[in-house]
Amino acid sequence: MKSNRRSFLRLSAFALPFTKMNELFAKAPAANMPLVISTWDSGQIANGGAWPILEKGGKALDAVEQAAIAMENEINCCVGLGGNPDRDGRVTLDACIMDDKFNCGSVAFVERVKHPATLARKLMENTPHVFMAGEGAQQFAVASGMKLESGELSPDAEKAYKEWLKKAEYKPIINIEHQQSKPKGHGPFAPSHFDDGSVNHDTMGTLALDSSGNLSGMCTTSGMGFKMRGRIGDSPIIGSGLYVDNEVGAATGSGQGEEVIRVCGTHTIVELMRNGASPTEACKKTIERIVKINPEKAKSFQVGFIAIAKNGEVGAYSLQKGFNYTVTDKSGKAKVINAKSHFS
Ligand code: SD4
Repeated sequence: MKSNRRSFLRLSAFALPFTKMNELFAKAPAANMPLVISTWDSGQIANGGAWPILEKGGKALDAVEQAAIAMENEINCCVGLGGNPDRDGRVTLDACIMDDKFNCGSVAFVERVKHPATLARKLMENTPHVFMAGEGAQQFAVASGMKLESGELSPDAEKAYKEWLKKAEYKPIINIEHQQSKPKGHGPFAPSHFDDGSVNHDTMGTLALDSSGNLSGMCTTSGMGFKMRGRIGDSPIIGSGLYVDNEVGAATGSGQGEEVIRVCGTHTIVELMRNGASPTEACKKTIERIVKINPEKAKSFQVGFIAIAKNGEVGAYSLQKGFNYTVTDKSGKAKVINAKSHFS
């Protein structure tokens, strides 16, 4: 969807002070709402959790939390307690959530909590804090009435871990897609564990625009498979794995967290949109910033971003090909779209 209003804003960028442009953004009606977008084709599961809320005129924040819950419930999928463990064989989860008023909550390195994005929301709503990790976050989960799960690996993760242990190589390369060799008998859309023990992707990011025109987002992950114990990626970091500015837009992503953190990926995307870039242009420019740091190294990992503008325009861009995302708009139908990529 091309926005004439955006072209107008671009032309007027020299004439109008920033604050004035932001006011224009804030007042523009969103043409296409409600709307929910999620990373990957497994975003069909996430959007499926969010849509019943949005369809009834519910809040974007509730919708993205339900998107996370739907993913985290998929035990043989890539996200949540069914994901791959760290090098010590333990699954540690990271998640964050952000609403339309800059309220945000993040949890990292959390074990045995099935719904880390819900925990992040509880942190956001019930404490003065934004970010909690490890044992303290787990204690907060229990104090908030959340149950601790057994901590056992899912059958798929167990198999993948045993396979990984054979070489126990620390090779943190993720998301180079396995489009041709999807294994049988795994989660419906997002196989996370391949027969050679390698992983596809393990993160879900969702952004929603509700029928009141407000934005929220979440990102939930089991992180990079077989990571060093205690390693935390971009996903729970506000401004890296997720950012929402209700005046402008929102962004989230998936991929090699270390590289996203270096450029404050999602905050960068939102700032580029503030300055007139479309969601796709903003994602592309941020990917190019990552490439510029080390063009040779950038060939060996994946990063994919998705973004939504306040007017309901959506877009995405990735480093390697194979990244896709799912959009559910007011038609109620989920559509999987292949993102354009820097390397072909
Ligand atoms: C991380 N960004 O922990 C996550 C991993 C990911 O698909 O997105 N995997 O770095």
